Amino acid sequence: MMKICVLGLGYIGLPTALLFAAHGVNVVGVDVKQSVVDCLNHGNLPFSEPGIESLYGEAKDRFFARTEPEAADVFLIAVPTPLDPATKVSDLSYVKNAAEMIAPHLREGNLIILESTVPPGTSERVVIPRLEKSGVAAGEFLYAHCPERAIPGRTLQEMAGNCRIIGGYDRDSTDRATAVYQTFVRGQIYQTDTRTAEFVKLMENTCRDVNIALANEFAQLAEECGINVWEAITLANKHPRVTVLNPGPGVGGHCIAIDPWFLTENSTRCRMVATAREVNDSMPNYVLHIARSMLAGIRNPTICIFGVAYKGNIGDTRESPAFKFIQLAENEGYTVRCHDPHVKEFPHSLMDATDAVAGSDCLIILTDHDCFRTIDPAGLRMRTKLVIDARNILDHEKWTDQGFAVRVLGDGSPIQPVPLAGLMAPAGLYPADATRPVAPSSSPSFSLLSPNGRGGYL
Ligand code: SAJ
Repeated sequence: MMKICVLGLGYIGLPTALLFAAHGVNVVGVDVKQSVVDCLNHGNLPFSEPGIESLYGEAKDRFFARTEPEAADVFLIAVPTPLDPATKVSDLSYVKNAAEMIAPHLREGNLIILESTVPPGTSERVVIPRLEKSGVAAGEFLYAHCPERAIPGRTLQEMAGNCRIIGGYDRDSTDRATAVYQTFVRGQIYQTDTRTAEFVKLMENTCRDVNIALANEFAQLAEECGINVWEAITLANKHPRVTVLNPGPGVGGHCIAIDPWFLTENSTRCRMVATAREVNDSMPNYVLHIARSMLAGIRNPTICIFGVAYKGNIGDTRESPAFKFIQLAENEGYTVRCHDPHVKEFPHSLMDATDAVAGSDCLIILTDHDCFRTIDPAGLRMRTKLVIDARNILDHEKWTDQGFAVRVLGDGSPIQPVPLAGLMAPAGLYPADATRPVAPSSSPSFSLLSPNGRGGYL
């Protein structure tokens, strides 16, 4: 029976390991974090994902976790490849470390699979040379890059159902890796070389990022023209060859906000990809610009954020636009409160929905969780009835009927230019008695309420 050693038990490695085990493969899961290993060996899961608990039930007799690899037929690397925020260059330290951990156990005929997303050429330049420190040469061991393509929230269905790209070092490597994935993959398998597979994965996420940036730019352009971008997008998408994506408060997640930089890190020519990144990264500023305009003249304004996860119906906050929005809003002097029923841990306090809105001046929907769609505005005890729907998910008529001023990102209503909250206008700009933005009197901070942010709906 085949034995696979999976290095990295995160959002990709663990579901992959469990899928193999549930299909009859003996799996050793390796993670450098003792806490993850202990959690799994005590029968618990370190994170949630639809369907993973029952999969774990099917897999647990053939799966166990440890902190070091051991001899196996196949080694699969699924460790993080973060972006260095200072340089916008990939941090390959976890991949290098994983390859070095495998080397002492590597034997002729073993297959090593890299699933982690990496800049083109990383397999040849970084991974294979470290594996060869075993004394076994590439060709004597088999090697393939097989990028993961599953979307969080549907990870298990997509891992089994999506088509896969398999980029082998040579023919034998490609065929062996194909056979290994056919254990549980029902989707079509497409074969190529390692460098092309690395490039394809980055192209996919960059394509999505650039298209979201275009939608975000359309939203801002439409507003300058006094046009509702949502209606415009619906109409444009009636064209048989046009698919405009949805504008929003920014792009988060561990992939789309990062991978375009991997594609361009060695390029001296490309501009469109970097510009798209900048457009998407500037969307929290744009939402704050709208909020500032709505809150002008309100004393000690409090903003209430609904949704800190990077996208709807998941609890993942990696690279969430909420981080930047909160930091900008706090720096500007607003008091900020947050609520997210899907998120368990967040660096700032998360509050129960009722407590978060109580006495606040502007509710901002940053994440498209389904549960937010049905909020009853009649039950909200806000000081000022302002709402910004940055995802266009609310029933706006219901909210205006309850006396709310509703602003949807991209709806085309005019945004009054207002100086940053708390800034005194230069002398002479405002008449002495004019209303002007007023900074909160107390220092801004997150209120401490329920620790996990779960609460009833209003
Ligand atoms: N977003 C928008 N407007 C849209 C679509 C998305 O603002 O029209 C935002 C989301 O709110 C979120 C971000 O973009 O903040 C990314 O979300 P997503 O659902 O587009 O993608 P991810 O990051 O969850 O997963 C992506 C997927 N890649 C593609 O669809 C090309 C997934 O298939 C990959 O496996 C995954 O990246 C990955 O791990 O690389």
